[in-house]
Amino acid sequence: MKKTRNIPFVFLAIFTLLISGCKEKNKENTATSSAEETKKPNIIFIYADDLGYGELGAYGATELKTPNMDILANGGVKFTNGYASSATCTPSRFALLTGMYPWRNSKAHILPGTAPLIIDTAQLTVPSMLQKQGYFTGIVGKWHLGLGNGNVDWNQTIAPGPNEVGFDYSNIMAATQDRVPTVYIENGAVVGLDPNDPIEISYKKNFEGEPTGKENPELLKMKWHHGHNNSIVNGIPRIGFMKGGEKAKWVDEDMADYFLKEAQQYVSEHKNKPFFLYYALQQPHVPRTPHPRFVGASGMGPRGDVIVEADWCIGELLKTLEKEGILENTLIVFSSDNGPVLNDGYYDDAVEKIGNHKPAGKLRGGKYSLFEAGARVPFITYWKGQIQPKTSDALVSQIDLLTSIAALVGSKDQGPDSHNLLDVFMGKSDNGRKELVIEATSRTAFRSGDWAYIPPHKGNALIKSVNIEIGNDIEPQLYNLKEDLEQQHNLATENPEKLKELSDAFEKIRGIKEAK
Ligand code: NG6
Ligand code: CA
Repeated sequence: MKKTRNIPFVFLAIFTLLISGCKEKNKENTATSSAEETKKPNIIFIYADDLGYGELGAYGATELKTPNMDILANGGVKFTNGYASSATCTPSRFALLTGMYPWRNSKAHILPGTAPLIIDTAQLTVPSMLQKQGYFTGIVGKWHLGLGNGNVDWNQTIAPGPNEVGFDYSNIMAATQDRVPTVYIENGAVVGLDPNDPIEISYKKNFEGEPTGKENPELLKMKWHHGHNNSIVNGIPRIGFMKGGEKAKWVDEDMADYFLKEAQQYVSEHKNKPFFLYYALQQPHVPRTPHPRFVGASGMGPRGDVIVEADWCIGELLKTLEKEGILENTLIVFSSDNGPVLNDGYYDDAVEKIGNHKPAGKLRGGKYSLFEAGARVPFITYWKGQIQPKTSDALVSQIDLLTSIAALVGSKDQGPDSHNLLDVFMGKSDNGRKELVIEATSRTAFRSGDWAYIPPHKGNALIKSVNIEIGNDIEPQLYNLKEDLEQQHNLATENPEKLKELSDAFEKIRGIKEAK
């Protein structure tokens, strides 16, 4: 009886619920459609370390297989004139994040692991710009932009660092794989640090009783060729001295898996909010330490093997994006911080086993060089469903990403030297930069249209240890890259008008003539 009497009320309740449910749903629908309209894409930078222009199948490599990098290159915009800002790491990374030429910052040079942070915490960066647009921002991988204020205590919170220049999350190596401290640092704290085994770091002198690569060759599983003969970690001699932190030290062979797992976890955790991920791979920088799964994978020794490993990591990350259903809402930018080097300080068969592989393709020079192979690198923008595959010859630089991505996400922020090339990065235009200043080990050069100008520089033309021509000549150099990509014919004497045009334009931007 009671039940029957209540029936009308039950109906009424259900009816009310339905009505309000519909209203809610309508509200939700409106919310979803406007959210969809303004839905901001996730942005991922995948940034290799020392990967050359000719290293990818899609960029002409025949001896090395890079199927996953090729998915990006062949499914997105493959730039043939894409540049890092420098031929070394720190300056390129500085420019990538700030949109500012590295030669404007006197501290933007290859840094030791103890260097203070070289980005002003008030300076605009890609992640701080994105934070303002509601993004969650993270870095996983190589940092190499300095940490702290000059006197870091590695056993306390390490700051300022990535978290103070716009990253909500960071899990990094401080400098390079060959430099101490050889530990991961998550949000300013050394991962796995035992407080009873504190870390001490010095780039000046060894700690008493600690073995070094120079004095204890019997402890080494990888031998040093030049430099790299200080503290030994994991059988590998490093740059710089380190004491303590035994449990926290990384195992080089596991590094790729470690950073990949962090990157995947980051993506999965933040898939519901627009996110930015700077996934800074450590390969193929020295020491080249492929996981045993990849040993022998390339037939080229460790250097080739770690490129195969990096390629695999990219494939795994793509799978995660697909699995999480966000691949089509994610813009991926793939590039490298500088050109290739074979012998960068260890005996690792890179030279001996290179075979017919051409890490820089046809380009002259390599890492450290003002010739094209120094800063011209693989450069790809990929966005499934949004970017149509194409090859673009437009002149673009990593420095342009800040302003271009700001335009993409509805921000008016601009980096000081960063151009809005959004349409170029989206494959809708080939109207790239007109000119670009390139840096290499404290020297600069210029690219304008099809022309490359290298002002006079004193010093050796060749760095013997790495066997790379770095572009020094006391005479000016002028190359027509359209006709002479290999930079074999210096046209400076033959074409004085062009030389003047470029040197004038260069000096105007650069403010100086460079050394004679
Ligand atoms: C050089 C190192 C080289 C590499 C480079 C930085 C020596 C002799 N050479 O000083 O091995 O670590 O610095 O590379 O120590 S980068 O890609 O991070 O710029
Ligand atoms: Ca590098």
